[in-house]
Amino acid sequence: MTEALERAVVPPVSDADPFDHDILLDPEPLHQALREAGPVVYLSRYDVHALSRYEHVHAALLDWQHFESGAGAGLSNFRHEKPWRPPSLLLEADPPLHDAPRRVLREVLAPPALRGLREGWSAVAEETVDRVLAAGTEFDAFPALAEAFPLRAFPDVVGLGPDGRENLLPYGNMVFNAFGPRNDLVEADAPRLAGLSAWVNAQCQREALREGSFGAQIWAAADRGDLTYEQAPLVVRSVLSAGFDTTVHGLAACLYALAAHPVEWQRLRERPELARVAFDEAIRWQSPVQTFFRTATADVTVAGAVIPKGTKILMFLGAANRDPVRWHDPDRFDLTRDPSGHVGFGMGIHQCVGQHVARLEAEALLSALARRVEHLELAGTPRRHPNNTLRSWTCLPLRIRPVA
Ligand code: OVM
Repeated sequence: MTEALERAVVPPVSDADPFDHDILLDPEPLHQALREAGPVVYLSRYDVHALSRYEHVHAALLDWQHFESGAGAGLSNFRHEKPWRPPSLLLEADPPLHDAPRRVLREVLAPPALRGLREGWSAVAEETVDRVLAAGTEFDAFPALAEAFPLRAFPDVVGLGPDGRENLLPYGNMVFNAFGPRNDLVEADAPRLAGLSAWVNAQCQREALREGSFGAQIWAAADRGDLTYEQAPLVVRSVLSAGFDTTVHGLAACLYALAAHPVEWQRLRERPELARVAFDEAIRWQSPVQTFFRTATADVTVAGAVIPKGTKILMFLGAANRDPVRWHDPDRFDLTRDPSGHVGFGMGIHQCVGQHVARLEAEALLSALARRVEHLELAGTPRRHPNNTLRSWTCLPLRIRPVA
């Protein structure tokens, strides 16, 4: 026998359904079971292999040559099934096709391009916090802060007109459900699919986007020849798909974390410069984007197990972000740790291109809140909302004591 055959390992099998509502609402027990079962686990229900340990998720995300995205970042394999919408030029593409759209969007969303936003977003955050404080000391922070702030701050910057903005979150919710199997969550979105898609596609057109906006800058890249005119609206669509629900649920995760850990809230109040660490630690601890798929471009061996060419691999970002081999006391939300290296934004060539936007939004909202709120706690049981990919929220009751 060859050495490779001798070493081939048959991975353990699990019939768990990661897209079952109960598991979506409380994924940690499955994550722990998968991490402990082995580096590679075969999920018999979906005929996919799963990676859940930090080491292997991290390595696979970096190895785009063997773990491709062009066959789709969801369960559906675009080589065999027609995608539900034209594939994303960023998320659902590999080099070399991926590179021009990525370069353009990276420049538009780069830290220097965001410098001009800080002051305006601080004012929007102050105003958002003021409204909440004026209404009393108990409120639902999910609509009042986590949804309200990004929806007041970002659509203008993207260049959207005033009408139809209420479609943004339902569209994103649908996009993130669509990465999973065709289950009840996908069925529930079906009646709105055509209407939401038509609205989003219309907002991607040049005429719909305010002059000078991020959207207009994407179109200007086509004028320079950095993109084709066919690509420009699809790059705008990526911003509309991935730029709203992610930050809304990321901010909700962060507010939940801080309300549930009063000592960490005090730490943040004493050192407001910890706002960014608080956000990244919340992303690690909650992983708003829980999973993505890749597809094996060859028979790929991971820790001795062979993942057959052309099959899907489910990457558990949330499980990797709490792997005790990588993180000390991983279930603890802790502002004294260094959360960098978490895979909540992904890793490698597809790592979240909007992460600087998200961090700036978080910094604006958290610093405004830390300036005005002395004490923060949960005022009831927070409620989550099942989504095939997002760890999402619907209700986050908070009680606050304003600064005197
Ligand atoms: C896209 C897209 C959509 C959803 C998520 C995402 C997290 C990207 O359309 O490019 O990345």
